[in-house]
Amino acid sequence: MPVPTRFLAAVVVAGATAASLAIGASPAAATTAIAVPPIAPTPQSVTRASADVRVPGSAVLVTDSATDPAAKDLLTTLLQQHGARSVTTVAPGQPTGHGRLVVRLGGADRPDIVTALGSLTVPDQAEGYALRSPKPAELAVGGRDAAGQYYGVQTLRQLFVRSGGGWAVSGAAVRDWPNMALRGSIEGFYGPPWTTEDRLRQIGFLSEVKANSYVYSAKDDAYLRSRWRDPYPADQLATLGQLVHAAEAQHVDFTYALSPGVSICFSSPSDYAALTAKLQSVYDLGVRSFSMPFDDISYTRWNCDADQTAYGAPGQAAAGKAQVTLLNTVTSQFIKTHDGARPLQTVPTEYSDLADSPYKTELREHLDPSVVVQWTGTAVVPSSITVAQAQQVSTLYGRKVFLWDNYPVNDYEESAGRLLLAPYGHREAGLSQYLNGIVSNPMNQEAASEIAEFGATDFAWNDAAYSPERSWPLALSRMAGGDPRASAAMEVFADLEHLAPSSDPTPWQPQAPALAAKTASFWQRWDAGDHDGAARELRPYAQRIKDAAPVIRDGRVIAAFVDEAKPWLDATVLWGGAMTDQLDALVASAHGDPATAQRLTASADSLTTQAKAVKTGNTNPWGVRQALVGDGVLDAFTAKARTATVG
Ligand code: LOG
Repeated sequence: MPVPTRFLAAVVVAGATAASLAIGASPAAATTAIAVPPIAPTPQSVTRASADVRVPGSAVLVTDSATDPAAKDLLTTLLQQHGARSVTTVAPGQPTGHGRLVVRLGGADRPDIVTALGSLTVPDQAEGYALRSPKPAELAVGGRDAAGQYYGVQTLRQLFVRSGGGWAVSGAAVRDWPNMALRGSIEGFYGPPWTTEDRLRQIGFLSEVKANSYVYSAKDDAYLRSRWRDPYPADQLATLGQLVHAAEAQHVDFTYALSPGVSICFSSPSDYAALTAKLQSVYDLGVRSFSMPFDDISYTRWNCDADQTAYGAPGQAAAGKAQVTLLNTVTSQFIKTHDGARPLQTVPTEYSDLADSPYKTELREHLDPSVVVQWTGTAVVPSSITVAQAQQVSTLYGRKVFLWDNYPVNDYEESAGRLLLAPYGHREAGLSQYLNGIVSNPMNQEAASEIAEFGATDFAWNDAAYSPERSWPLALSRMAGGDPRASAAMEVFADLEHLAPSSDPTPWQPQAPALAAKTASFWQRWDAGDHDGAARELRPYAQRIKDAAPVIRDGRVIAAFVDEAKPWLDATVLWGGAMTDQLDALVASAHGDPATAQRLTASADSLTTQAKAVKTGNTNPWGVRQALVGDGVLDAFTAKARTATVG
């Protein structure tokens, strides 16, 4: 597929030396002038360094025991998908044969990789990688660690370009690492939890965007919260195991979040035993990352009298003491005694403000420094997150904090009837100085959440380079399977599902900004008397709204998205019909054709009534509601146009 120009990354032609550019009309020089395809998340550094590397029918991977198996499997699949029918493996130093594409994949210090990468050293940062073509028919990917190798291959996945009848790998040199250590999502919303299929899709998605964290904290999984003491039934444990293994195979940490705060007696040895037995049951499945969230509980009452004796009268400081004792004990007795276990994570009960308190003082002064603390911003759903705020919260908690980002979650009343498809934004570059990660809390709709999450993971990888204008079209194009027509339809549809509410009275993302700009410009021209000009400008966009759903349904859009978005797509067809009919009615009336104007207005009225009757499924905590589409913008336009129509 040719890459539309607006998707092309800004590329520095640094590797193309004067000598290589001087080759003139040779094919090598021709390809070095072409930008490399866009890569997401945005790498720290990309240059066009060499000619594209053609993928022949046969490829050989140069690997050793330090080569990451997941990276190798992915690389093999990618080469096979792009024309290499035979992919074999040799050890470094062994002959690679003739006429084959040679791909070196392994650790940063392997001599053949060091030589192949030359001055493009593998970065020292964890999860870093470097990738280039050292000579024709050869590629090298070196990773600082196993994840780095895997991410190098995830970048390579995005570098395949059409070449004649086959494929080539763009001659890019990439040197890259993440700015934040933890990137991904937290299934932490209320209401219907994701299905196993949703979770497997999510884990696959996270691995594609170089995200390493999936926090399992489903509010409606009773075994995580209300029944936290109870062991999992065998079938549920087996399903969890399936997820844990899928995550592990794709370099995603499955973080198991147990929330005992609703009923725990902090000073009870049997509660502590139940808690660690539960953690042990998932450790045995392969879980190595754990969280103990204390969000959305009352911390000013005890669940047992013994806590009053142990910690004193209930209150903020006492709650802080009790939680700290538990978190520190789990850290020293469980995390530090279990091979491979990563630092314990928590969500404090005060997770959405910047006010110091006796509770925060306890955590700041006594919580084990290894414990990772989450925070949602200055509100549950803040309208922006700034570096100054993050700096302040990191001082309050005495460590970098881990952002629990309540976007695009749609479980709360203000989000009722909505899909949240606007770009991730209003997070300030530089946050990586005070945040050690971001997990986005998604919608009850898994696939639809990937649009916002794509931006969040892009930002967490490279906050300095993040741009919603670059990232969002890439996210939509990915959702559309790279299909340009469907991608364009997705942009129109996502504009109609753009409103993102916040804890403030005004939404942090406005509704339908593209449509709003077009209708504003329409009325300006119309009111100036340029009726035909105004209509000529707006009519094609109204048609695109009407056609968006069928184009999305016919295109290569991820099936789960089409399924989840069904009510909104159904309503979009009707709203698009109402808009085109009312616009045509207005034009007919301006041309002195009241009969046509009347007929079209009646049709628009009927479509509007039908559109307003389209309901969501019972998929979110707010139940069945009107499926909102461009509300406040599209309906406002048709209403105004109707008033202006003389029929
Ligand atoms: C919950 C979260 C919920 C979100 C939005 C946190 C830490 N906890 O107010 O589960 O999805 O709000 O409704 C929350 O945000 N509490």
